[in-house]
Amino acid sequence: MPAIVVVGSQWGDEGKGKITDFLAQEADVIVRYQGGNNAGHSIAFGGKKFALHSIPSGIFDPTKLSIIANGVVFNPKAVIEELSILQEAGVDTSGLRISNRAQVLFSYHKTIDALQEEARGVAKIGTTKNGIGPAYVDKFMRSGLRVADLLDKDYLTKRLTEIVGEKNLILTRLYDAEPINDIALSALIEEYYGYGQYFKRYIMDTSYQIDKELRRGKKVLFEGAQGVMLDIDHGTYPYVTSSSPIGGGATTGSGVGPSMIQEVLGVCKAYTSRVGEGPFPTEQINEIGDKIREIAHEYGVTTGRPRRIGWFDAVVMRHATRVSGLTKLSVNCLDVFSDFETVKICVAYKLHGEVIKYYPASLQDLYDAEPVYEELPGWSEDITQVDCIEDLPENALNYLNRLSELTGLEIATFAVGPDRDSTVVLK
Ligand code: 2SA
Ligand code: MG
Repeated sequence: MPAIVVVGSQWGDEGKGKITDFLAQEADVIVRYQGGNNAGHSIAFGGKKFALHSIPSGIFDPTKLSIIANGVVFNPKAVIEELSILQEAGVDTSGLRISNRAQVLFSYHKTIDALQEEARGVAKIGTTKNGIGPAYVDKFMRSGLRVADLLDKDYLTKRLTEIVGEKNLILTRLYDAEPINDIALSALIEEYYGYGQYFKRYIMDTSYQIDKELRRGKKVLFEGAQGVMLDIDHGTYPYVTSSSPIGGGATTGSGVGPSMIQEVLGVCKAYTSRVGEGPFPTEQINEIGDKIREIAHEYGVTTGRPRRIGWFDAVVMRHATRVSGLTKLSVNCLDVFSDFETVKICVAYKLHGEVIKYYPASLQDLYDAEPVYEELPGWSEDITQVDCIEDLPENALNYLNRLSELTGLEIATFAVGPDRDSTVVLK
């Protein structure tokens, strides 16, 4: 595995955390390359359960580097909170590194995210309200500040004063909200300068460091957050996040060339889930959806929202395979289907009387698309104790093989439960 990217191939929450946690044990460097604290996965460690949002899952081992790379929007306040919980539990967090080129997510980004969502009314995106979109907007508008800027008080003061002037126009004119006054501005400058000082020892050119590690033969794991269908370019726009969760995001998001990456592992569930608004062709708003949600506890880690549930969508997965260049597949939650008489897989869509096998770009087409299903026999055996593929009941094995066939991907792992040791690795 010299360099491997792990990506979610559906709409996030595919159980990437479990696979990354698993692979992180073999890696020397673990890198987050996009998103921010809108991600969330829980890891059980030393008898305790931790929720990680911005910090890579290598953090439990201080001999590894856990890198927050340039493509991430870095919320220093949230990261301090995350670090404190880990440190209080006795975790040595000295392996953390933060890119000097990562964008800083300020408190006003969070305020604007909430106001924007409220103003959108029924057309809301259903964001996590962490300020992710507004922070990326500032990055691309070139109105942002980077981690390196937190260390230069004069520059920080000058730019933040200008930027807050712009934000006040948005706050007052667009949303009729309170502006950030001079006292609050001074406090903001002090607060963020303080964060710079706090994080100083972790801040560096992480692209240079990753490159150095790779050339020394170290193993690097790029940990994607969210999923391909939430990608700003390749997802269900505008119902997406503002970053690039696809495999290619790892290169721009961390300053490593594509030629350095050998493997892109796609993670999916045996069914599909989504939180937030937007099209979802195989969604089951019925007792099937409810049954899966309850069996699999499909509620968001970050916001606690009940997730929308649907059948496995091979059209989505083929799209994900192509745009991310997936090389292998990890299938999670196979155990959820024990006690289903039949299970369905969407193999194509019917759109305006035609059968199509690609994922349409137009939102309206996606709302109009009707899934074409293939129905497979389910299984009644409890498979949570299965630890090799040969022990799967025939119908579960057939289901897994069909997913592999439809996506054209070799299965790397499948999971029969939420724990670390419920993941079966195929040789
Ligand atoms: P935002 O806050 O601007 O990124 O929201 C935009 C849309 O993206 C969705 N979104 C997510 N959907 C599922 N999981 C998310 N995070 C996972 C978690 C972490 C993961 O467990 O919370 O799997 O990596 C996530 N983050 C953003 C959101 O619902 C909006 O539809
Ligand atoms: Mg999650």
